[in-house]
Amino acid sequence: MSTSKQGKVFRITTFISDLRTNLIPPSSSSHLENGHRSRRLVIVGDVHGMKKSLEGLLEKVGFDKGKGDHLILAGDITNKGPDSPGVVDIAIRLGASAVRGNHDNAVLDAAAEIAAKGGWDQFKGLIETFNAHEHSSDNMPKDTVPTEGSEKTESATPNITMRHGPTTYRTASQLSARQIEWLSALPLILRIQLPHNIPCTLGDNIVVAHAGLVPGIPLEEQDPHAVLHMRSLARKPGGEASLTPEESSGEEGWAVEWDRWQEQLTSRTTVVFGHDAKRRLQLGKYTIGLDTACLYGNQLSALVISTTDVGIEHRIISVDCADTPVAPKSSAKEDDKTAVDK
Ligand SMILES: [Mn+2]
Repeated sequence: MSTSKQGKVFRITTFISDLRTNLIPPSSSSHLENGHRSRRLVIVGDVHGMKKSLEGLLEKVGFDKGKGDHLILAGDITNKGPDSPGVVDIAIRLGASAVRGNHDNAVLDAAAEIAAKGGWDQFKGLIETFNAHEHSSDNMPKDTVPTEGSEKTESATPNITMRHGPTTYRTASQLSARQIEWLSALPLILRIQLPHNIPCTLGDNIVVAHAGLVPGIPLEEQDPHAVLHMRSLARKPGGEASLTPEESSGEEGWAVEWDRWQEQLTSRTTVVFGHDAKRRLQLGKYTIGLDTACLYGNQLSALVISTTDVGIEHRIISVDCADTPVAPKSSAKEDDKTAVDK
C-alpha cells in the first residue's frame, strides 16, 4: 500500500524523524532539577495560524524552554487562521519539532507555484481574474475552469486551473523564505522512543502524525497522502487484513482500529494526531486526537508528557480560542474543495 492516491504530496525531504534523546523526558524524576515541571513534551494539535490561542496555551502550560520543555506541533500549523507567519515564528524561536499537515502541504505546494509563476505580484493578478470569473458563473466546478473545447465557450475565461483556494495562496504569499524552508523540512512522521525502565501507559513509543496511520503497516510503508488526510478505515469485503484509509469520517475513526491492533502487540505505540476537528478530543488507549477545533472557535489543546515519581505521566491542557474563528462551513468548504488541500 505504498502507492499514493489522488492528490499530490509536496516533495518530502524527511519521511520519518526521530526525536533527539536529550529532548525526551528522562527515566527518573531524580534527574530533574525542578521536579516534574522540567523537560516535558508539549504536543499541540492543529494551530492553523491561531497565534494568540497558541500563546495562551503555552502560557497555561507554563511552557519553559529554559527548563527543557519541548514543543511539538501535530501539523496544520498554518493556513486559514489569522497569523500563520507568527505561528511559524514561535515554532522556530522555541526550536519546536513538528510534522506536516495537509494544509501545510498545500501551502508549500502553493508557494512553489507562486514562485514558478513569477512571484506574488504576478500571481495575485491571476487569482483575481480567476475569482472574478468564478463568481460570474455558478455552474462551474469550484476548482476548475474549462479550457478550450468546453461547451461553455466564454472569451473572458482564463485558461487556468487553481490548485488551491485563494486563502491557501494568500497564506503561502505571507510566509518568508525562511518560514517556507522550515515548513518544507518537517517530517511526515515524528517518532519518540520513551524510556523503557519506567511505568508508562503510552507504550514504548509515541508517533506523531497529522491525520493517522493504517494498522499493520510499518511506518516506512505508510502512504504519505493517507498520513496527511485519513479519518477512517474501510474494510474490504471478505478481507480482514486489508484496511483502506479514507478521508471521510466514517462510522468510527481509524484510531479505534489502531487501539485494537496495539492490544495484540507486546511493544505498543501511541499515535498522537490532529486533523479530525469534528471528533474533537479523542482519548483512545493508544491514540490521542488533539484537534479540538480552535479554528472554528472551540479550543486549542496540548498533550503534556512528563516524568514524575511514579512514571511517565500525561495530561491534556486546553484553552478557549483567543483568535477570530473561521466559519465552519462556508470558508472551510471553499478551501477544502481544492484539488490538493482538502
Ligand atoms: Mn488537517
